[in-house]
Amino acid sequence: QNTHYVLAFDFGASSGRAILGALKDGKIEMKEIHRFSNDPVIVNGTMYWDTLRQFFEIKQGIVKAKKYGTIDSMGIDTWGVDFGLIDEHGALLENAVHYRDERTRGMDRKVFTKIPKSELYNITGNEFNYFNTIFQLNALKENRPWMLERANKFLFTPDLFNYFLTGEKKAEYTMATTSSLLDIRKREWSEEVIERIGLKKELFPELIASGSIVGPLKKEICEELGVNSMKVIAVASHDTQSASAAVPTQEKDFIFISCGTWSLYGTELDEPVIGEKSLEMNVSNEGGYGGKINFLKNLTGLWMVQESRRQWIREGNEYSFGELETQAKEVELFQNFVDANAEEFVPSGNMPRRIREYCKQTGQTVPETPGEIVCCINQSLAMKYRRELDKIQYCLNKKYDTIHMIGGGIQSKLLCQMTANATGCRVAAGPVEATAFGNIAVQMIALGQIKDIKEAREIIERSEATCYYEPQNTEEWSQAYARYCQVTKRQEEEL
Ligand code: LRH
Repeated sequence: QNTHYVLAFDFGASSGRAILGALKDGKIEMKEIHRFSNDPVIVNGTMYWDTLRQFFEIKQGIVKAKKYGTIDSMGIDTWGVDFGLIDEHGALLENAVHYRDERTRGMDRKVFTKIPKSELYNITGNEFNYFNTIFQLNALKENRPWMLERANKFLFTPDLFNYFLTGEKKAEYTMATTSSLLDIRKREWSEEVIERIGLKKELFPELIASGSIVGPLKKEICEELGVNSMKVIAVASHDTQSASAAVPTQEKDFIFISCGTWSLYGTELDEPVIGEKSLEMNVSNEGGYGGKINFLKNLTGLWMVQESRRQWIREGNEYSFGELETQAKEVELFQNFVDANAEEFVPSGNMPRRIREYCKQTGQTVPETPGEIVCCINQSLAMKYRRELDKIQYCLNKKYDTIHMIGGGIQSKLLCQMTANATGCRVAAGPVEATAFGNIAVQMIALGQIKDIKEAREIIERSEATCYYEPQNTEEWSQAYARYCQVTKRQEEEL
């Protein structure tokens, strides 16, 4: 019997995947059919994404998918904030620039002279992160204005691929809300912000809701790849929002941490929460599936472990994540902490060295071995999760007793257990493949195979078992938390 599939593309900061999804016996079955590396390329001092290579990999995924059966639709999710510019003839002006590129350094201050921080927050509800689209666009405006003059349309990464695939230029809602260019209450582009930054509003395409059908796959692509046409669906194209669509709960009020390179930590609301507290705590209001708002914090996640591991490989020692975790478990706890969001940990490069320097400067025991480094990172992340939980609870005047942890990072049992210990909350971990589940489920809703997000979450809950972690040694962790706060005071003050 011919199975019907949907095809999800999930791009992460270092690799991408194509995954087929099908509904079977009330569960979503997934199969990874293509995996590829996604390497940024530095040229003349600018860090670019290899946009055309990424598109090539999408085509490869489509070709590989066709042998499995009928593909009804495809959908793409990626990291937030980044974009490409298209000229009036529809050509990409240059490769998309990576959000870690240095062009945004100091741009926040420049933007705040055009529109004060509190005013900007009041309109967009977005937290301030060095990489926000607004800072990237302002960098162009100040340093390479001709790029904006030549640009006819601005397209976020997934929208850019959707355009290449269909010819339609649209902006999907969840992704657009990572830009600091939207009026989040109205869920529309903010003409005010756009004008005050000095951008033309025609640059920004029509907004569409997550789950909209962008169009059929172009005829010429079908011919090139030898496939039948399929619907291209704008899923919740911000990966964080595909993941949050997959939190396996029926509760209306829940808190989650989506763990990957980043940790996205928040809760789903019907309307944005914008006020003095949330501005002071720098909490974001980002769009979620179904016009929802995710009240969340963008925190560094396993980036520091990933980047340390790359350094050890460069030095000739390749450890798997599992091996690193085993070594980290042997290390005595609480010897050292870092603030994972400190500026010095943003760039790629020698991470262990920077961690050692941080510990030296703050008068702590310096971690030497890979196990010590990974233990330091994990316990620091867990402490960070506690602090940020306090902030979210403070802004919302609520208390949570369970944290849903989702995404690849939950394969670290150590991190899940430490999170439970540090926060005193029960951790419900799963699914690992949250982003892919969310991407697939939103396509299935759009195709009418699943009724709504509630049913999608029930199906996802059945599709992968959840692991629970109960808090342990909370007294010890609370005492150590005071030390964590002391050590990371500088970054908190910089906020
Ligand atoms: C996580 C993420 C996050 C931010 C960052 C740039 O992958 O999408 O939400 O937007 O990437």
